[in-house]
Amino acid sequence: MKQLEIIKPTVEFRLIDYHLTGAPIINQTRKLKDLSKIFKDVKAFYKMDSETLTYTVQAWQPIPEGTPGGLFFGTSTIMPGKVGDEYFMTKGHFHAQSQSAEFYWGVRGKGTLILMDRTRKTWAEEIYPVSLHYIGAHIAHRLANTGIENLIVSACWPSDAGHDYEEIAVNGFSARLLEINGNAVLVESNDHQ
Ligand code: PAN
Ligand code: ZN
Repeated sequence: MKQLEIIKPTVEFRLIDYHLTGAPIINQTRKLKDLSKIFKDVKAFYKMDSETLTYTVQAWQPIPEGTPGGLFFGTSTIMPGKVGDEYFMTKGHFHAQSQSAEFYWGVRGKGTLILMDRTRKTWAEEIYPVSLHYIGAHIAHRLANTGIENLIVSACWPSDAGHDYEEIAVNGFSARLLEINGNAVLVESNDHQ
């Protein structure tokens, strides 16, 4: 019987600290200074230390960005915190290839996935360890940490999806996630427009 090779994978998702290890891994960091204009309370924003780390993203892109038919894997870590009464959150985006879907799943911590379609209808899903989220075609997505520890969320998306940040940078989402009386509340808001 001819024995064939069983090799070790080149990348691991470490379950002790939820870090991706191996090569090549892309590491992104986003500080408050990279997120100006996304939060509602501009006064509170400018009172905070602009070097405050707000979120990090690790991604494994085994093939070049833009390759049709492939997949990327990533993990986002959003720190706990607020700007005024609005929770720390990601920039949020549509995919450049807008029909591209994505899976998110909760790994650690507590948060909310904020979703908006092209008609600007916004809704949200709770995220917690083991929660699974299908982000369909033409849906903008943003993560917010509503807890007191890091929110860790993994994701899998098509290698040709790309990111369109412009639409959200200009028009925002039509709702904001605010802490009201100690609870996370999704409040309609078209203050960008
Ligand atoms: C995620 C996001 C990640 C960071 O990997 O890119 O959570 O959010 P922003 O890209 O909005 O800053 C994803 O949705 N990829 O498609
Ligand atoms: Zn995405």
